[in-house]
Formats: sequence, structure tokens, C-alpha cells
Amino acid sequence: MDRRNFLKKSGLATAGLVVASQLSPVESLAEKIENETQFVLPKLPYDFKALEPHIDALTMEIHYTRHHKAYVDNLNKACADNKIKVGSIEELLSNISKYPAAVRNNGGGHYNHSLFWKLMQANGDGLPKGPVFEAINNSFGSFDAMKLKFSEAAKSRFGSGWAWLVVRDGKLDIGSTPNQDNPLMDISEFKGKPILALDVWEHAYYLKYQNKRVDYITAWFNTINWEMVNELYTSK
Ligand code: MN3
Repeated sequence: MDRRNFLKKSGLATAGLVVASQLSPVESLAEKIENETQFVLPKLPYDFKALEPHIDALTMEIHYTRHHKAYVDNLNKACADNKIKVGSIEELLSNISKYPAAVRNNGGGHYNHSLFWKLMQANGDGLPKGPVFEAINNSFGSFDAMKLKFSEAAKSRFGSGWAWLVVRDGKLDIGSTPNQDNPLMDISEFKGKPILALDVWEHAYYLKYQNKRVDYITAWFNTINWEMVNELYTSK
């Protein structure tokens, strides 16, 4: 089995990891993977202009190539500085209270943006699909009521942060977190499994929308990849 197949089979490839150097086939593979892995910037699933006119190409380019890349680079540095073994990002976040602020901020930044990119697409039809649509109706009464509640969470988050739709104890809930915190973190007041995420840091919208966060929130609803939301909702 070659290294890439081994990574796929072991599940490490899907956790956003990569092995940095070549291994000879007889070396202890497990040990090498643990010692030589790094978090990586995931590939953007569309080009920078794909989400226009809702999110402009320059914002996407800067957001992805500078902001997200910086979170990944700084997370790898923080893990190296603190001798933290690189593994699953979800596991790191669930124990985040044990680690320094640089791991919390950059680990959150890496996870949040990786999820955020996946949850958007060009030419979205704007309507939830499948079982998650049913769950939205059951939890909030209607899709419009869910939109209103989500928009309110995104609008009212003071300063920088994120708005979330999560699954908790089999039910959907909406809330927000400050900075790069997220609902997977043990220190978070708002917990759950994220299935929809919106970045409300000014860097996510200021070039096109300036101080009009509400216009950005309204436009962003047109970019949601509801098939992905449904996939996250129905997985596990
Ligand atoms: Mn951001």
C-alpha cells in the first residue's frame, strides 16, 4: 500500500493532514505519521469569483490565501512550539482548554474556515434539502423563521465571531461564538455539532459591504450549499 492509500485508509487524509517527507517502505509508518504531520490549507472547492455577486472575488482571495493560510501556519507553529502532537482537529478543539491561546485562536480559525468554504457554492438555489429541511421546520417552525433566527445571531454577535446552526442531542439550535471559538470547543458556552457556519468578522465582508453586515448576511444565504448541510446533518 503506498503512503497516500495508507493515509486514506487510516482516515488521516480526511482530517486535513499531510505527511511532510518521504518514508522508506520499511520504516515504522505509524510513528512517522504521528511525528511528521502538519495541518494543511484545504483546497478551495471553487474559484475566487464563484460566489459573486454575493461574495466578491477579492474578498475570497484575501480571506483564503492570507487569513486562512495564516491560521494554518500559526497553528502548526503553535503545535510545534508547545510539542502538541498533530492529529484530528476536532479532537484538539474538544480539549482546547488544555492549550495556550495561540492553539485556540488558530485551531478554531483553521476548522471554522475549512467548514465555511465547504458550505458555500456557486449558483445555490437558496433552499434547504432532504432531512435537514424537515428538521429545520420541526425545530424553528419554518425555513423563514430559521433564517430570521440565524440572521439575528449573526447580526448581534458584537465584534468578531461566527454564527452557527448545530445539532445537539438530536435537535437543531442556532447561536454564535466570539473570535475563532466554535461549538466543538470545551470552553464554548454554545455547543453542538456544526452543520452551518457564517463568518461575521469584518474581513469576510468589509470590501464589498463595509459596515453593512446585515446586507452581507442576506446575500450569503444565496451561497449556501444545502446538500452539504444535509450531508453533515445526516452523517453520524
Ligand atoms: Mn474569516
